[in-house]
Amino acid sequence: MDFKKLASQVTKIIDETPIADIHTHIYSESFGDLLLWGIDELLTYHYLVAELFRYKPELDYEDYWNMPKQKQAELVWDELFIKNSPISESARGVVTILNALGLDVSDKNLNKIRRYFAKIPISQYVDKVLELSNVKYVIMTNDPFDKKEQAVWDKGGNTDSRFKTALRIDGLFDPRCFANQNKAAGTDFLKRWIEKIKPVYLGTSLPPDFNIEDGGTKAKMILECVLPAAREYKLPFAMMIGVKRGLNPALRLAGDGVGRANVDTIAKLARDWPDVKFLVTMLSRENQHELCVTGRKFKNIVVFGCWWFLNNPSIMREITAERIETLGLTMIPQHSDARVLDQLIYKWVHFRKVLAEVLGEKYFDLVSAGWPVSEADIKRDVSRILGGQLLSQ
Ligand code: HDL
Ligand code: ZN
Repeated sequence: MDFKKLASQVTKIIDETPIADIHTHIYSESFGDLLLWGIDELLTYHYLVAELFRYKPELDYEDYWNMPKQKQAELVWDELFIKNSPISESARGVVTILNALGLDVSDKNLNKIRRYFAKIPISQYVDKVLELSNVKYVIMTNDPFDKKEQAVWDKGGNTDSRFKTALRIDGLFDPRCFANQNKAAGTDFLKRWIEKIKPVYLGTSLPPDFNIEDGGTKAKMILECVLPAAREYKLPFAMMIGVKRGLNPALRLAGDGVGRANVDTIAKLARDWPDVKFLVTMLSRENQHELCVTGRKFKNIVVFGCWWFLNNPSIMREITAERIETLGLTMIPQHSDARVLDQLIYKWVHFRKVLAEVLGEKYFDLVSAGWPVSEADIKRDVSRILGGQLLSQ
């Protein structure tokens, strides 16, 4: 089989495989203005905000934050798209989206682009974005400590089955949080929210120095409340490890950084809690190989995603190849982390291209060694890693 023919077959199958996007920050229409979409939200995505200040260091942080959203978007458009080429991953992502929507951006006219979004009803647009990105469902990040989120659940909650829930419990670790005053309060809080929102998994982000044996609030809440609840309700526990919150507080949501974490603590949890499934992603590129090796040692660890600062083709390629080589088809290679609905399009167009390159090579190696690889084989394999099967097993 010649490589070109195989490569185009792999690309086609990946494009046609409906995706289970296991970690996002988008919402169904039931959540009102928590659902972000359209060009002005795309341009003020916190990834692009961080980049704006690099092109325009004289811009005062608070001046920016005090501007109306449209003015913020115009600043980003001007600096990152007009005065310079939109060549960073997040800027190029906006161009990928506009192109996929069939917009002619050659005149680089922001107001003309705005008119497109002004005309399309949101319910129609949700369908369009899910169809264009070929995403069969997304898992939201549902924060029980967010007042707007609470209000939605008090009024009946989510009504769109294409948007599944995840109970995000970072707030439990805040010393001011009532629920971490004692084990009973924490457990009761978790159970109430698990029953209210029926999450696919419990999830949290954790800092680089997270250590399950340090006796701190995070370790205490995880050991005493979160893992027993995960076990009782048979819910995976997703740990997203390595974020340094507020490295530059002036950047707000855009101000978080990354640090290398200790993988031993993941091994200890997997060893001590063999009947809990741990979904693990790490933010530092330096942690990826040891995470793959640790994943090989514990069948209750599912490695997932090229998270946040890793969601760039140069690193996605390296990590995905490493994972295929060490974990085969027992990992979930990507999640979008989309914050703005339309980002599903670019996050998946960009990743599918990388996955096709990596898998194309691997299948070619197999075929070259005489192993027959059928279209059905490739469809089965790709559906296994992209279709959400590994969440439920
Ligand atoms: O903690 C998280 O879930 C991260 O993904 C943060 O939300 C981060 O701000 C982000 O959007 N990354 O893509
Ligand atoms: Zn996230």
